[in-house]
Amino acid sequence: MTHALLVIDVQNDFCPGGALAVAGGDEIVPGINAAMNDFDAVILTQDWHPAGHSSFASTYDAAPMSMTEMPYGPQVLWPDHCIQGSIGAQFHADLTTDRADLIIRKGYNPAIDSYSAFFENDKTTPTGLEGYLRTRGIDTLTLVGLATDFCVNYSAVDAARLGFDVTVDMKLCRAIDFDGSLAAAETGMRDAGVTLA
Ligand code: VGL
Ligand code: ZN
Repeated sequence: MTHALLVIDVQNDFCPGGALAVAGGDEIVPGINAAMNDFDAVILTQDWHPAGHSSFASTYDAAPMSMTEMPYGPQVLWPDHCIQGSIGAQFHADLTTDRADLIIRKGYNPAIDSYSAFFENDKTTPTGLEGYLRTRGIDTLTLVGLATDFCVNYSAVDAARLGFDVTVDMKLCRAIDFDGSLAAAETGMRDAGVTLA
């Protein structure tokens, strides 16, 4: 077994004071730093959108957190967040980034959002993470980070479908919990064979 820690989107915009703040998002940072010592590999993801991204409400003068239909299905319209090169897109200042073997960016395609670290929201365009993990012989993943019900959830479900052994360490995650999204995510992850620890 080769076991990687996958740290999802621990960025300023998802922490208190950020553009898409997740309640308590910063509380998990010390625990994530400590956990890094227990794994064969540490991989960080970074939400990384161009200005005017198709997932931003401001792109359509729509209300943040309203829904739209994209060619690939329903999409939440978010406040502008994690814009490439911005302070909001930087990792939380206390997150240990030196231990990371790989930092994988996602959401850079202007036309498609990417919650998952593995596939864009069209569920077909790969980020390359699967190939990286397989070529390193990594077969087991523990996921932590932000947000439980969006990027952690989508990443965990995709990883399980790809055949990885997947655990989400829930105490090192925090949720947006928008319109029942946390309960739905927990059910979806369990149904996909993800262990919620
Ligand atoms: C995320 C909404 C939009 C996340 C990213 O990291 O969970 N959520 N972009
Ligand atoms: Zn995003």
